[in-house]
Amino acid sequence: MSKLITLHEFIMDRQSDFPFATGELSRLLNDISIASKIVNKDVSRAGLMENILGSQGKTNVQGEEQQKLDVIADNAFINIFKAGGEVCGIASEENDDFMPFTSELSKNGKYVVLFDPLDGSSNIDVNVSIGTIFSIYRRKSEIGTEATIDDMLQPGEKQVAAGYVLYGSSTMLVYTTGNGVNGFTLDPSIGEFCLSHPNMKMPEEGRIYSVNEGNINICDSGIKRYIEDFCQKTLPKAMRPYSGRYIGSLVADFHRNLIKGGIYIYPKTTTNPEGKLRLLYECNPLAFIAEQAGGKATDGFQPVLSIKPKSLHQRIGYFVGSKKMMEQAMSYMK
Ligand code: P6P
Repeated sequence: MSKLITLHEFIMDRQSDFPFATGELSRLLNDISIASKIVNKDVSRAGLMENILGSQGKTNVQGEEQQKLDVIADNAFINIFKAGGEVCGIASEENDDFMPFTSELSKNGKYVVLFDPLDGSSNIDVNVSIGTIFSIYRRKSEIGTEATIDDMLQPGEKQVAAGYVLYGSSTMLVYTTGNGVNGFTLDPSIGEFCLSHPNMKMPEEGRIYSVNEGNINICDSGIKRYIEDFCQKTLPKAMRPYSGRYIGSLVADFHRNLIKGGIYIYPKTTTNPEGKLRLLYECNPLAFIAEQAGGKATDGFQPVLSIKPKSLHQRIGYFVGSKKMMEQAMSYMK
């Protein structure tokens, strides 16, 4: 029976990967795991607590303004970042503008975090897995000052860490600091994330394509040809080597493809001409993980991690998955 390794122990052990590490990034990653446990508690009981489902407007038993679950998740992460002192500012899907922290403690923080606190939250009402996605950068602005928009608009290749939490049949935290990808499963009996998927590698080949086929006639025709020709969708099932699997929750689809191999595509469409997914806090962090695990991620034409961001909530077309499937799909996009 191998020794149980908690996320905290793993982070401390790996701190030596950073020659000048003084522990801030380790503490930040631990803070993220704590906020994830807080969110997990609410997500796992959402069905029982009608006051955290659906939209705002009602008040709960304490007379508090009802908040949507994703706003509750957003606040959980923001509060822990403010308390920790490692983060000088954040950007999140739930906030129109970026948020520089103003305390003296936070202004001395070395990092900024961009995150989607609860991606796919519309699925919570039907008990489908949802996720948190986070991306960590070293600040560009001077220590001791307030964070600036330039701290947030950095290309994905500058990330120092990225990861996601999947609130599913079990709750997992998967992250990279640029030295491979490792997955941790929450053991509710001890309240700890424990190493369950060391050194994760995305299979080079896969048999699964994840795309909303309702969009297939309103996106680049190359995608339709890729699905129908290469994935041989038109063949009888017995002969068809590929299967469509689309959960409609990015983190869940991505996580399955990371483990089993596959490709996820959310292209630009006539209804989403810039794409639907957000570059900074959805596409970049998952692209970092995919590439660290041997996969690839593009906007259909260029690596996601090299895109120079223009705005906080910028959307892009998104292709991410197994190396060979990505190369085949990209050949249809030329
Ligand atoms: P559609 C959820 O809203 C999300 O951002 C991703 O998690 C998911 O993959 C995608 O959008 C689903 O979008 O248009 O297929 O419903």
